[in-house]
This record gives sequence, structure tokens and C-alpha cells, in this order.
Amino acid sequence: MNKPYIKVAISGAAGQIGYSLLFRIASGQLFGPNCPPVHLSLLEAPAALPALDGVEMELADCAFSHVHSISKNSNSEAAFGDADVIFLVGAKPRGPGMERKDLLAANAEIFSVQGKAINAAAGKGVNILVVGNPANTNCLIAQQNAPDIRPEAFSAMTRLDHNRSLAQLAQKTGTHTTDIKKVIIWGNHSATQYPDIHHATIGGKAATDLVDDKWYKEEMIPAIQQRGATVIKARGASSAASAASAALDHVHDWAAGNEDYLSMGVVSKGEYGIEAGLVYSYPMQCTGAGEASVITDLACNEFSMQKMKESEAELRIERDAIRHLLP
Ligand code: NAX
Repeated sequence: MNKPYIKVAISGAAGQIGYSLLFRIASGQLFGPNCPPVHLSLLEAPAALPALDGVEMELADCAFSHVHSISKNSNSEAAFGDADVIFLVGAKPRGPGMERKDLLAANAEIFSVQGKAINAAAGKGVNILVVGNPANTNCLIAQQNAPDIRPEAFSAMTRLDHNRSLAQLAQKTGTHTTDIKKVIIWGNHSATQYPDIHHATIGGKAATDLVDDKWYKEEMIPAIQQRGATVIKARGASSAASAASAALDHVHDWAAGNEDYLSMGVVSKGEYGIEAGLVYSYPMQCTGAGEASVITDLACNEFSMQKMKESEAELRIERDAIRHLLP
């Protein structure tokens, strides 16, 4: 029987990204004004449930017309039951003295439990966005633990990097972000990601004709790769509102479609020579109704191929570090 609402589950709902994301979903910005209201299914670690009570109170106090109902859980299977869309935001942050492999192992536990819960409980047409870091490899773990869910249902977020690239190009060329099309983020959501402007246009002209190569390679690429760290340095906390905005854009466009190229981490089928099975950010075409496909016919120059391979190599290392935890 059809539900009178769209069920949206969000893990890490009491965290800083959750605090920004929930209110935008609740105000109707995820699916637009003409869609059914949302049921918000909020998942948190047990220790954060009291904070989640406060978030629920604030959501209620907004009297949003697009909220059908709200539920809270610390159990993934209960939170994901019959979900249509799942945002996996909650993850362990890197603690003092923790190495990247410790972080990978700690989060591998969380995302394998959540992958199994999605497999057991979510609606078969569910779409999942992984935001929690390391997002690509966490997405791989969840996906591998959900063998009954189609692999295309899983995605990792590189939309923030994509939006950051639009902003940098707009600032540099004195244009608006809406004038810029076909930017691509390839690879991992990490410092090896490759922001590619070789196919991009600004006001219909080739981006590579409007910005000089030295600025692109020596300033823009490192700025995007390091933007998260730069925000932490300035704000004393990691990107939250911009990350929530990117998560909203990602799922909105996946559901509604968008004619532009979009960057999404998806399970590779070997496109552009990248190892099949890795979760790799590609240029995607979203045609609506949760359908998205990799744009496969782009000619990539030697510089691009080298950068794309560097990021693939890092994803292989991450995958190998948690391989024993894959089913
Ligand atoms: P916070 O630490 O503010 O919030 C995380 C929340 O997750 C906490 O409330 C915590 O209790 C909860 N949590 C922990 N384990 C959980 C579990 N097993 N089940 C459910 N909830 C659980 O972090 P926040 O700033 O919101 O960032 C969340 C994640 O997004 C981090 O991993 C962060 O690194 C990642 N990011 C990813 C980005 C991307 O572009 N892919 C950019 C922004 C952000 O850095």
C-alpha cells in the first residue's frame, strides 16, 4: 500500500550537518512543494539521543507544513524500515592520535551494520547517500553489506567539492555559479580528488579559455582539495551548512533530474579504466526518479588520466585496509 509520505532516514541527525540538513528537508526543499510530506526517521548513537530530543522539539516548533511525522531511533534497522531515501551522515570523527586506518576500521564497523540494516529493512527502491567520512569507502562497505539492494542505489558525496569548484570558477571569472556547466570531480572525497575543468563551460565558452592553466593547476585544484581544512582553520569546526546544502542538492537532483553534469561517487563498472567495484566519483547524468548514469564518452587528456589514477590508487589502499571486513 502506498504511504502518505516519503520516508527519509538520516543518521547522525543530532550532529552539525544533521542540524542544518533536517530543517531544509523539513521545509520542503528536498522534493519541492508539490510532493507528499516527509516522515523524518532520525538515527543517532545512544549517547546523542537526549540531544536528538532537543532537535525534534525545534523541528516541531517550526510547524513545517511538509513534515508528516518524526521518529527517533538508535537502532539502524528500525530507522531504515521501508525508507525511500537514506542519508548516512553519522560517523566517528578522527580522534587524537588516531591514524587514517584506525578511522577506517572504526567506521567500517558502523557502515557494515548499517549496510546490513538497509538490506534487511529498507524499501527496495531506496536511494542512499553516504556523507560520513571516508565517504567513498564507507559507501563501499555499506553497499557490499547490502547484496539484495541494487548497487546503483548507493552513492557517496562529492557534491560539496563540485559546488566548491563552481564557486571558485565564478569568483575567478566574475560570473555566477549558474553560468558554469560540466565541472567534474573525479575519484575520492579526499585530498587526491581531481576537480576537472577541461569539459566545463562558463557562459557557453570553454572554461580552459577563460582561466589560465597555471591558476587552475597551482591554485584552484589545491584550493578545492584543501577547502575542508581551510574552513576548519577559519571556523574552528568542519563544514556543516555547506555540506548539508550539497547533500540536499545531491538527493534533490537524483530525484528530480538535472541537465548538467553532476559529480557523485558510485560503484564503478570499470568506466575510464578505474577498477570495477570501487566507489569512485564520476560525471553523472541524472534523468530523474532516482536514475543516474556515468557519462562515459569524455576524452581525457594525459594530465587528467594521471590525476584520476592517483585518486583510484588511494581508494584501493583504503579498500585493502578494510577488505577483511567486507563480506
Ligand atoms: P558531528 O560529529 O557533528 O556529527 C556526527 C553525528 O553522528 C554525531 O551526532 C554522532 O553521535 C553520530 N553518530 C556517530 N556514530 C553513529 C552511529 N553509529 N549511528 C548513528 N549516528 C552516529 O559530525 P558532522 O560535522 O555532522 O559530520 C558528519 C560526517 O560528515 C563526518 O564523518 C564528516 O567527516 C563528514 N563530512 C563529509 C563531507 C563530504 O563532502 N562527504 C563534508 C563535510 C563533513 O566533513
